[in-house]
Amino acid sequence: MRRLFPAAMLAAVLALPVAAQAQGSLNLYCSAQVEWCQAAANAFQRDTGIRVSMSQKGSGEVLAQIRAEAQNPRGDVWFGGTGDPHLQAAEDNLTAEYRSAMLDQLTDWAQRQARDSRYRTVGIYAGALGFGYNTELLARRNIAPPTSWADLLDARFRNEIQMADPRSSGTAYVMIATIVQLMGEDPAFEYLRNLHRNINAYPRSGTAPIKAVARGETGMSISFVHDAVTERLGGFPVASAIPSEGTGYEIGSMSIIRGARNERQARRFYDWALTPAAQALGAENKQFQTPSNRATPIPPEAPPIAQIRLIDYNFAKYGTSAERRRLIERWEREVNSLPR
Ligand code: S7P
Repeated sequence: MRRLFPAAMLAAVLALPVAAQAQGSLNLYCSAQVEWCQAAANAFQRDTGIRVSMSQKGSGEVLAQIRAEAQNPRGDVWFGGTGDPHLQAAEDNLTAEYRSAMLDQLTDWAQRQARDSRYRTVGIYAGALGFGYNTELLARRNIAPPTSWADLLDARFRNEIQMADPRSSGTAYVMIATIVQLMGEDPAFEYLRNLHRNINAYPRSGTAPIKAVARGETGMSISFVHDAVTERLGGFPVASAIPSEGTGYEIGSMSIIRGARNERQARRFYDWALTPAAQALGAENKQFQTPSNRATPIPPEAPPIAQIRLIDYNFAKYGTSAERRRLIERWEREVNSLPR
């Protein structure tokens, strides 16, 4: 037995790379939270034998990366992240058309995202934008929690708010596009200039502000409300609120990169990621967006987007490259350059 065991092990070790080679490999760019990205990579590899190499970055950063790599694509699939940059990638011919056989199983909003992009992206989840706040820290400082966008300009939030930097973060871009749609562009920029006084930092990543709230480094953040749920379930004193004026939302998306070296594997991942079993990995890893396959159970912890006062977010307009570039340049010029 002692002599046979190493031989059997050797055979298994030799067999593994051959099986993996036969199935090929996949380079996954992931803009969801790293726990979910890693779980998806592991599960897909286990289910298919396709070897997955995964790297996680924010939505704006992946968009910049696939743009820079357009002549020599290194990624195959871009999974997760806010929908606007996926639409911009589609418009700029950075992603490939693919009509998955799974499309019929998806919600209307997920299918609309596919149609708007001429089938170069698809919705995988949805989530509403709102506020996260540290209940203990606000109580200690005697600050009433925020309930509206208007509240955020109040002197009680001086130096208490974090939102991400829209140049790198899809979450922050959704916030700017939301304010523009709620108020009209010039009043929105007046609002963003006033808000700037109460902002203590614009971190690179969209989820950094809610993590700072959880750690008690800042009183409140502008974040997707499902990310506040994740922190609360992690044991932190975090609560969330939806602005009473209404709010924007994301259609988290997935795209195949144009010129992908592993296109067959990319399509296989795309179809797999739209199944209820794959989508359930989100909630299993404490990510509480609303999934796009109608048969995927909506986690009870997920903020109920059907009951949230959502604006009629114009994805076709705010998902264009020109609009994103213009609004972000205006934010850099008129808001970020101001002293605080
Ligand atoms: O996974 C949580 C989440 O909020 O993160 C994604 C988003 O890409 C955050 O990254 P950036 O803002 O840095 O781009 C969202 O799509 C997702 O819901």
